[in-house]
Parts: sequence; structure tokens; C-alpha cells
Amino acid sequence: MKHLSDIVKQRFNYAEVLYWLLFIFSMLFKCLYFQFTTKLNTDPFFSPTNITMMLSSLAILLILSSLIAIIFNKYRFIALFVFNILLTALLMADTNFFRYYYNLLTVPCFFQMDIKLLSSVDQSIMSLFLIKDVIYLLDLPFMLMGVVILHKNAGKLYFKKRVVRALSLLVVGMVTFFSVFSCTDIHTLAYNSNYSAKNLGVFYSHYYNTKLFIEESILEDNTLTNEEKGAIIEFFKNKNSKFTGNRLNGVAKDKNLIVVQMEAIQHFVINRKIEGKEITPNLNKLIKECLYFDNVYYQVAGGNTSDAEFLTNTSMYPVKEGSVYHRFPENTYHSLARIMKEKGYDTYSLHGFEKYFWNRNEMYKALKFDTFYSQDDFELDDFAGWDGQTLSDSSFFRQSLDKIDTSKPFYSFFITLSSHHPFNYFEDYDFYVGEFEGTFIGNYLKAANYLDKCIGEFIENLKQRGLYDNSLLVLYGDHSAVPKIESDGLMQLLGVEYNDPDWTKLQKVPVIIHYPQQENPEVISTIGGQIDILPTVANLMDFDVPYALGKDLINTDENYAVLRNGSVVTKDFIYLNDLKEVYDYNSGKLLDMDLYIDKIKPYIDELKISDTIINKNGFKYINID
Ligand code: GP9
Ligand code: MN
Repeated sequence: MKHLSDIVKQRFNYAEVLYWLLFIFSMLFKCLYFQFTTKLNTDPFFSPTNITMMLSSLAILLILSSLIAIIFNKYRFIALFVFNILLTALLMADTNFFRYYYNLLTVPCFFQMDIKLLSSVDQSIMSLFLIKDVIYLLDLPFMLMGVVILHKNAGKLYFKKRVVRALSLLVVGMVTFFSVFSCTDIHTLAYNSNYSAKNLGVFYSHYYNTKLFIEESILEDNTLTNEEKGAIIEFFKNKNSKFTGNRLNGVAKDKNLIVVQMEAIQHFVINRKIEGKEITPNLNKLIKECLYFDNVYYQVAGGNTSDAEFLTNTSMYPVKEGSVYHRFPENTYHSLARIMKEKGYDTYSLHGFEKYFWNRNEMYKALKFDTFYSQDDFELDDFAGWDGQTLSDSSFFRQSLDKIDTSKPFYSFFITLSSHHPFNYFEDYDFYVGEFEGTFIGNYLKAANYLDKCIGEFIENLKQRGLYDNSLLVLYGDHSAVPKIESDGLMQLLGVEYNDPDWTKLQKVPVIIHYPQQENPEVISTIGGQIDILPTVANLMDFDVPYALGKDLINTDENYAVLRNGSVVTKDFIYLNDLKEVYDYNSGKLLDMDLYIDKIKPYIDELKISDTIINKNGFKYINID
């Protein structure tokens, strides 16, 4: 007959195993929930991607558990519980961050989230917490019960027993991980953090991104090698030899330049009606007398609004991780403001929010803006949008024009604010959206309608001041308004079914340009990105941009946009880097990836060149003439 103490011991062992299993399986479940709630994964549950993601996450949990098993003895139960809380907090933070930025948190993102940034976006971030996220917390009461019961009765384990335990966990974890890893495309890992999160799970992705950050920012030598210098010069030589045409060249020579970056204005709101009314009547009217570029993709990454500013003002790609405004404000840039200054213009940037946000205050020095008018310089006399406590676009535009010395040639860069996510400020705004009343998409349409009204007022004001016909006017949207988790609402509005290539085609922003005394409106459907705005402006104003990575959309027959996540859109195909899939541009049919690898490479090389220049401050050392 078994001794009583043996039975107690055996029960304790079972309970301990159960406790570890609860930890492992609840974490795995949370990983799975993350994939679907963020719409990172839309595949069926048991798709190969999900299975590899689960196996890789399991492997990492086993490896981490082995560390706990070897480090902690009597306190192993508490350690596992604390560990659970930490991983859960990480997953929850990721979920919210992902819902807004469609990216995982990374070390640079984390550091740029200073107190100011966090307090300012908290309304947006909080709106992304969903009741169902409580799922993340469901296991914690059980784990807590487990700790209370087990820790009290836990004895110390012999060292040998701990080593055997830890080693078994480690070996099973390692073998599982490397079997899964061997089936992964390592090349894509380097260019797309979402690929790793999707295929190998959130935990691996964090490990990989942090490793990359340490290698790139801390360990790597940031001096430009001769080889890199040569590659950059060769790249621009090639690129610049392609500028041939001169249609509309110089139509705005020596005129003022007014650029308006419109917050969260996507292409699909243009020329669209809801309940019989135009969403953007003023922009639609403007388009009828302008050049309207209707095939331009946003190319922002973690720097969102600031990335869009960067693309327009430098014709370079923003960095893959974090925001270039935060990470590289000391670099040399051949920016639009620098060029205009050299031509004798006064240069202004104007934005009705805190001057430190997105590190604008510092970055504008590098971009060579003479003057930055931020929230501090405006009278806060009217509020609209975002959290309801920020200067309205209407007042922003009205006050801005008084700040510019219009007696001298100027370049002014306006950044609007009111139509900022999450748009619920506009819920009661007087623009009826029918079945979309009270929904995310409905509120967005109202925000877009408000912005449009302000643009209408602005144009009137420009006309009254005689600036409309004396300036080159450029308006464009900065980035997406509708994250993937809200795709259902957008699909309902457009009356179409979701599919990946069509979703990509929706990631466009309107670009509208009016030049002085323009008589012929035109719709230009060349495929491009925000990176192409500067070269297009350069042609219209007749100056050179030898350092631009973009193309002049009026004088090119190249149709392409490289997105910052490594996806590529051309008139023939759409390459989705997340999925490693190529689709026919027109029919949306899936194509054979192998036939496209060579075609995609030169596009991706543009990202590489841009990254090298920025990471190594290349323009400090290179002269291209
Ligand atoms: C804040 C504004 C918003 O100044 O530009 O930035 P976003 O959150 O859209 O990147
Ligand atoms: Mn923005």
C-alpha cells in the first residue's frame, strides 16, 4: 500500500503539471486570438500559417519555461505567474498598437512613445480596446489560485531534477522551433516584421526585431563604405537619366508653393456620395480645375503622419522601424524647404498641435524650414476632432494665412489635424450618413466632410488674398483612415467583397495640384506614391531634384509604387510582401511567384538604397551632380 505522503506528493506533481499546462495553453490561445483580432491572419483556423505560428509560439514558450525551471526553485510558481502577466501585457499592448499602426511594437517605437506622445494618442489607443480583449485575462484568476495553493506546498527540488526538467523543455522547444523555422522564408523576415509575426508568432517577432535593433543601432558600424557609396551614386545616375519629358515644365516657376497634408484622407472618399450627398464637395469641385492624381499610394510606416511629411519633403522612403523624425533628425537631407530657401523663398511649416509631437521641432531644422508655427502660436479659439481639445482645422487655416509674409515668395507646408482617428468626435456632426450613422466608417465620412468644408474655406481665403492664382497648390492625404479591423464597414460602403489585392488597391490617397492660371483640368492615373510628389512639383516649378528617389508623375511611363512594408504595386502585378504572393493587377488572379522574383527585386532595392542613405547619413558624404 502506498504511503500517504507519496500520494500527496504525486497529487502535487499532477497539480504542478496542470499549472504549467495552463500557462502554456492559455498563452497559446492568446497568441491565436492576437492573430485574428488584429486581422493579421484571415486564413482559416487550421491553415498552415496558423499551425506554424502556433508551433513556433509553443516552442518559444517551452524555451522560456526552461529558463524559469532552471533559475527558480521554490519560487517557480510565482515566477511563472509573473511571467504570464508580463507576456499578457505585451500581447495586449501589441494588440492595440497593431489595430492602429498595423505593426507590432518595436524598441524604436517604444522609445519614441514619450509621455507626450502617449498622452496625446491615448484617446485613439483607448478606443481600440475592445470588450472581447478581456479574453487575455481569463486565465489569470486560475493561475492565481494555482500559485496560492502550490507555492504554499512547494518544496525545493534537487538540482539534478531541475536540470533534467529544464533540459527536456529546452530540447523539445529547440527541436520544434528549428523544424518550423527551416520552412520559413528568411529573406522576407528581414523586410517585413508582420511576416515574422504571422508565420512565427508575436514572441518570435519581438525577439527578431529586438535583435535587429541591437545589431543595426548599437553593434553595427554606421560609416558608409565605399561600396555603398558607389551603389548610391550608380542608383541616382540611373534614376536621373530616366527623366526625359518636360510636359507642364515650369508652369509654376517662381510662384509661391502651398502644400496641404490632409489628415487621414483616403482616395475612396473623393467623388463618392452617401445618401445622395457628396462626402467631399469642395475637393470634388477643386479637382475639376486641377491635376488630379488618382492612383497614388501612401508609403508611411511607424512614423505615420510624420512619415508622410518626410516622403513629400525629401522624396525618400521613411525607415522601416519607428519614425525617421525621431531616429534621424541630425541627418543631412536635400529637402524641399532647403531647395526653396536656396531659391530665396521663405519657408514655413504650420500645424495646430504640440511642437514636440513626432519630434517635429527638431526634424524641421534638418528639413530646413525657417519657421514652424505650432499650437503655441495659435489662438485656441475653436476646437474640432480628435479628442475635442485640439484646434479646429477651420481656425487653423484661418489663422495660418495671417502668419505668412505674402509679400515675398514663400513655401508653406500646412498639416491638418481634425480628421484624426478615432473620428467619434464627429458622431453628431451634421452630415447624415444613413445606415452608417454611429459606426466607425460613418464617423470617418463625417470627419472627411468636415475637413472638406475647411478646405473649401481655405481655397476661398486664398482666392480673396490673390494667392490662388499666384501659387502652386498641392493637397494630399497622409495615410490610411480605415485600419484592417474596420474593413467590413468599408466593404459595406463600397459594396464589394474583401480580398487582399483589392484591399491593397484601396490604400491610396488623393493628390491634387493646381498651378497658376490653369485652364486644363486633368486626371492622371499613373501609379505612384507620396515619394513622387516632390519630383512632380519640381517639374512644375522648374527646379532639379537629383537626390529624389521618386519620379515626376506627369513625365513618366513607369507605373509603380513601393510600399514601406515591402509590397509593390505596378500596372501589371501586385506583390504582397506579407503573404509572399503576386496577383495580376487587373484580374486579381494569383500568379506564380517564381516568375516574379526578378521583377520585384529592383523595386525592393529602392528601399534598400533609401535605408542605407538614412541609416548612414549618406547625403552628408555624397554629392550627386
Ligand atoms: C499629430 C498628428 C497626428 O501632430 O500629426 O499624427 P498621427 O497619429 O496621424 O500619426
Ligand atoms: Mn495623420
